Amino acid sequence: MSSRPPIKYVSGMPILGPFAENWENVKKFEAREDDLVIATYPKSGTTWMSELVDLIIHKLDTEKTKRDAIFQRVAFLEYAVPNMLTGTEILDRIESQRVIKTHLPVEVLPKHFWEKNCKMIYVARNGKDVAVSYYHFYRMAIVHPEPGTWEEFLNSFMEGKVAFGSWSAHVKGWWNARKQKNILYLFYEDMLEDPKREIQKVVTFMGKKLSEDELEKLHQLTSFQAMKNNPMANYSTIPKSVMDHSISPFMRKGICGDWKNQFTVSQNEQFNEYYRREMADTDLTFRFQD
Ligand code: PPS
Repeated sequence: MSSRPPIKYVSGMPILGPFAENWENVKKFEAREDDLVIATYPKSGTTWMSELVDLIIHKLDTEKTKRDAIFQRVAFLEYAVPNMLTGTEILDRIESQRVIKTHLPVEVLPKHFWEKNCKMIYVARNGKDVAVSYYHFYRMAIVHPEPGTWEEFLNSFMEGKVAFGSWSAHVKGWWNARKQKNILYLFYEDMLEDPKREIQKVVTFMGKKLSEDELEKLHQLTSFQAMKNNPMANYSTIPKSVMDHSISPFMRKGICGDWKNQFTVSQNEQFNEYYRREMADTDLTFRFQD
């Protein structure tokens, strides 16, 4: 792979260059009825939710959840990087019940998932913290194009010219779909505010039951610090040619409001204007600070 391949477009959506090569296999992917989909715009809490769901499925048995790295246990549907198995190849080998990660906008998700009425958990995060987290991720994950300066990246983000396209269209699209479909729509900020309350929603949605002690244990096992220290959850086992944690760690800060350390006053005003414009046609709202 030439490092830093340019973005390509598939189904009208900007996507990482190498991912475009496997797009035909994604489009014809065969879902199973008991597949559980974790859908997010990038950098919105995917890995956190993935670890949670895998722990719930395996009854909090950490020997089982340490069987492999998170990106193998919860395979990334559209993932395709040379010299590694693609997401669809990994998923074809996994026995049910599969948990599937995707960053696809709701209208681009392969139709088969809707035909099978699969359960889906969507996690949304405020756009300012997403932009900051995504900028640092672009820097460290070499499969992305060069992000340019923070100012340049933020402009591309607001123009929807980053991988997986527009943040606002993504969060609104899934928000609108949630009423008709089998979708649990959660917020990263709510998970930070009261993790056990939000974990309980996931447990109930999955049709499971946990005791108060188990809920507490799940909360401990999925805290930012616990996951940052867990090599099977923190992406440290992925080849350095894909992610270079010395540039910026995958488990970076895990907080709400880090944007205040990155945005200038003028960038904040521009984003607020963008947010007002983009969110004028929805009742979906976000919290930008604790
Ligand atoms: S990806 O690459 O799109 O799948 O990334 P994703 O997992 O969606 O998002 C990464 C951000 O989530 C933070 N994170 C957490 N925050 C709180 N608690 C836990 N357990 C947790 N696990 C991951 C991670 O640090 C990234 O956010 P930033 O703001 O960069 O720290």
